[in-house]
Amino acid sequence: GKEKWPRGDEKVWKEGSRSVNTDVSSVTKSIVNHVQTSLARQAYNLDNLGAYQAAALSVRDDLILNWNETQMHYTRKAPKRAYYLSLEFLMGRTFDNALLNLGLKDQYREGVTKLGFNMEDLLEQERDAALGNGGLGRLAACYLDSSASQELPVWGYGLRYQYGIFQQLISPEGQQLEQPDPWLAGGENPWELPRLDVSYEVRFYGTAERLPDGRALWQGGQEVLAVAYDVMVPGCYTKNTNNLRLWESKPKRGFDLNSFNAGDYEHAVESSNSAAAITSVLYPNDHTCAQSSISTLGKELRLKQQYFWTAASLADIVRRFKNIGKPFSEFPDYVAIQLNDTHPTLAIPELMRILIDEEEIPWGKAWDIVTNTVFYTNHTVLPEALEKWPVPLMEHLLPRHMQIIYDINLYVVEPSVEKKFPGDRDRLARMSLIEEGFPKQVRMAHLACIGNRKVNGVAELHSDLVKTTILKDFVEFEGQSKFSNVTNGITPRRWLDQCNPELSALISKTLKVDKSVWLKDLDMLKGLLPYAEDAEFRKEWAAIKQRNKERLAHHVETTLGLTVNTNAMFDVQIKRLHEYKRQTLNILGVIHRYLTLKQMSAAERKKVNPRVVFFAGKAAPGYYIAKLTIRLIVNAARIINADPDTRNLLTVYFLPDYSVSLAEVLIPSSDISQHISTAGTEASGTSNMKFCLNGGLLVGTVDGANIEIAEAVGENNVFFFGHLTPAVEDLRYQHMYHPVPVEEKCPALAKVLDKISGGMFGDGGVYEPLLNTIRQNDYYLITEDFDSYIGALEMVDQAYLDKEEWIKKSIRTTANMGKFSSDRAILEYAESFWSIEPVKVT
Ligand code: F55
Repeated sequence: GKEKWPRGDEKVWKEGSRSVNTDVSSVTKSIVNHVQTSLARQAYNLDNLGAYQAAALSVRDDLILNWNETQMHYTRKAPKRAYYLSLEFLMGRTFDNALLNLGLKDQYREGVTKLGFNMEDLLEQERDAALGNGGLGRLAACYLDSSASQELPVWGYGLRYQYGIFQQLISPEGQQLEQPDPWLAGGENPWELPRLDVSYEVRFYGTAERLPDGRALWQGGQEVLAVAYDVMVPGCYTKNTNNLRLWESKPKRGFDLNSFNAGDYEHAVESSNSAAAITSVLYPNDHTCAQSSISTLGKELRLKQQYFWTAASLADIVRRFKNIGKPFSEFPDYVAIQLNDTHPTLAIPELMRILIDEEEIPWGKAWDIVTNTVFYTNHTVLPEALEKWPVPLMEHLLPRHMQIIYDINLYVVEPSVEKKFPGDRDRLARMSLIEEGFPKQVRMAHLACIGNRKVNGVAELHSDLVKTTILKDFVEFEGQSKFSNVTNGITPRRWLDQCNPELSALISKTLKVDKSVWLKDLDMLKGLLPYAEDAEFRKEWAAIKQRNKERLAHHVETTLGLTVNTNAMFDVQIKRLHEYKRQTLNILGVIHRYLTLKQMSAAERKKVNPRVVFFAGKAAPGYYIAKLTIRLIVNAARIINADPDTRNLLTVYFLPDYSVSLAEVLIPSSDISQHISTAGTEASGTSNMKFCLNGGLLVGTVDGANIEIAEAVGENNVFFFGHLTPAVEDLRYQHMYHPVPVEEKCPALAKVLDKISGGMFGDGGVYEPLLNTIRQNDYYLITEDFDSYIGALEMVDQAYLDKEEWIKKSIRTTANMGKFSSDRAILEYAESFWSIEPVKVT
């Protein structure tokens, strides 16, 4: 039946109700209104920043309407929901994305123009929300976009860091310098809704006293407040607007007045500062966990972040579940929780604590509920990245959770391993949640693996490696069926429509399908295949790539003051700096190319196709070798770019301060991109997908999602090289026990290393530690792959000579990338893991 109007005169309410601005005149009205009221300004004193703010506030109003309806609809319908717990959401900018998803870009462009501004200038005013390090954080952002676009009831939970990933500066010597990123300092953030009324108390330290009934009393210690900020996540061409809830830490009560009155000011503000510190900064390490890279205090703060966030999120989830009024036995029918890597693993003991200590549910029942609710995604098999926390720290900070972890070991792991493999003590030691040593450590991946319904890796090869390496014992113990694969995906909204609008328009025109359709059904790109044979279409395709190169060149010119040769092939490697990703292999290859060019006659050089090589990426502040690689790239670029013999044929750029918005300019301009990790080390990679979706060809190793991309687009449209995963272990063994000097193994590489040591790019001594990683044990097998890498780049040169054939490859690549839409990936999670269904808001 029809519900009763809750209060006042329904007609008055309805008359006052505002709807989304869909035509140009209501858009301009709304913008002007915000200029006058929200900003207290006028046309006379409005700059680009002000105009951006007013336009953003106007879009914000639209988003709020949809967001409100969506949340109300979900609450009424009470479907099963999924929660994506991620310490990182690398959202980038929101304005353009929101306009495109709402289908309002044209109206806003026209409106803004009428008001005397340029849309592109306004878009540039927005700061990136850079609350993530790299692939893992950006994946979370793509999954939010796809969840909303597929009308799935999914919320994200994360932290509202005051400082995002650091800003990277490059000194004249080529050193990376880090500056804070106070992304909120500009004042109000129009894309979030502060929910000061939604808050929870989170406890740290104190004592946990076991009671006879199996519960425990956790008391004392420090209490901190978690306050919610909701970030609106609009779906593409749908009203559904999902929520990303970010927690901010606040002291529970200002500061301690007792100590203040007693004159102990320091002590009085100390606890208030320490509360605020929890969400102050994103940790800038990827692939090294806290215990190996940061100070004791830093370690504790990181663990505090993890618990603060999981505790607040679970309290919120449990409260929402209780509002439905169902018994806890039905919790898994209403809630699915996805752990993005092991960072939120404390969710497992925390949910146990809530169920046992607060809801008074017996241990076994609680364990059933937890293991039917939680899911865990692994993102790496690199040993140094596996999270472990010292038992003494855990005991001190989270005494009750430490008890629960011991209990899981005692009641679950030990008896069932003993039952299945009687007397196998080695196995038990390998599988234990606690690693012996000084100190003992809690193995978070084991906890995440034992306390959940399903474990997945992020590409076929990686998911196999998870099963055969780090979690092998658990597969033998629990069976194959718990372990599966969901190959990563990327949102085609940001990574095609938004970053490459001309290509998007050409696709719509060619397929004769509105983008609102094919952007949500990306396999439709297959319809482009026949047009590879169409010369006119190829011309348009190539012209767009050319204009995207010019857009990038313009960007480099205006931001760095450098001129880029847009007639060259654009060759791009952009990702976090890491030895396993082998930016070193790339720069050594560049230097090899330079030396080869230097030796050529003028006539020979005439036949060479010019190439511009772009690098961008941040190194973890404490990662010495990665920073040295940046230094080598910058100094090699300085020498190579200044050489009149070669500079028409080869130039190199290291673009500082890589970000989502810089990626949006770089990716559409590439002819080739490099994804050249040592086989078996890159779990998936996702920028490989972004480049290929934009018609850039892939140069890569047989690793991660490269393999599936090659399967999809055809082996003849990618340039593969290097040893395969099964060979890597043997090769490393040989390097350890039967080392062969680089001169013998790979003379071409030895020559490059000698030039660097000899000072061709400034004081050679500086680079010795980096070069020694290759000369000594060469863990990432650069000497093994160098020749075949150079061979692959020669194949690229060959292929590029036939321009028409190259464009065909480019078209076929884009046409076959449908599988890599994050819509496909999120639907796999929704159907096979979470058992949730779309809930359309009408
Ligand atoms: C961040 C913090 C810690 Cl403590 C550890 C790792 C990270 C991190 O950023 N990891 C990361 O980005 N992993 C990447 O995840 C991507 C998405 O699944 C993969 O494509 C990529 O291969 C993997 O390296």
